[in-house]
Amino acid sequence: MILVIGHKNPDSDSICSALATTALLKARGFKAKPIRQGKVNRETEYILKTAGVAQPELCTNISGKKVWLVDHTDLAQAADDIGEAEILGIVDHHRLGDVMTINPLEVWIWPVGCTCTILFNLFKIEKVQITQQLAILMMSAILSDTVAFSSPTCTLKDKDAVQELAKIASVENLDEFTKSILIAKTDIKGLSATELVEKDLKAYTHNGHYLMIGQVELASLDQVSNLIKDIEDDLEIRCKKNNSPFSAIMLTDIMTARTRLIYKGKWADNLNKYRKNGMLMMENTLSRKKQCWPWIQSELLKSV
Ligand SMILES: [Mn+2]
Repeated sequence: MILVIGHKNPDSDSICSALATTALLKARGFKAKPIRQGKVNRETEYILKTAGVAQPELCTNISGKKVWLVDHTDLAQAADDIGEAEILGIVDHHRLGDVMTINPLEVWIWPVGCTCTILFNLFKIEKVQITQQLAILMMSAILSDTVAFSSPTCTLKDKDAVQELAKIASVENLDEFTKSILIAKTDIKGLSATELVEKDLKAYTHNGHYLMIGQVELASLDQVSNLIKDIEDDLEIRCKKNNSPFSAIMLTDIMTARTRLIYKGKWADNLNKYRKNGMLMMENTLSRKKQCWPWIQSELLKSV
């Protein structure tokens, strides 16, 4: 049995690409099962409900198992015991991280907007039929990850994939479908500051230091204006608890593509020179992997 696993604190791509990879491996004749490393978020819940697909089983222990990784290759985002698992394959669209393998493996890493875009192309290459359910899952993940094609991570391949998947999924009104995904994505009603920080928090290792960067996608920054102080307090505590020199949250207005960065930790001073009116605003910034994280890395590197 091959387990297919996305990153910790899973987003829609991590769940949908685990489901799609499982279907691909089954079509190749393998026994495979999708698993998840944490609670699914509201947007993913909405997507699974729309497609009529059950959540993958929660499983964080993969020691001794054969696995395919989807949507991550950073150890800090992988299951804690990944060192004792055998990685047979990877499908991902992030920077190459620090996982290591003992045996040769099958790797599909493309610089596209979503892991599901790569999978859509693998289904085509291998002439494996895409069911309506899978089409809904994959196109939803692509629309989510690319923020409806507006992220700088988005490529022509992502747009083409959605066009074709919409036909298979029998989605007649793509604009309405897209809008419903974005509404589910930016639904933060009733969430506490800590829940917001943890909503899409990712960890990275940088020169041996443990860093955390989360992102909350919003329809307006006003949605969180009352929670800024509590978010800062949460980040401060999180740095102490993890012995981490830096943690941050991107508060991203997906309508205007502006991100307010809230950040704490002993390396935080490095970014203070970019503050205006007491806050750090990043214009035209939607993407953590392609815009925010590379910039933060280069700024923090100066201090190490
Ligand atoms: Mn992704």
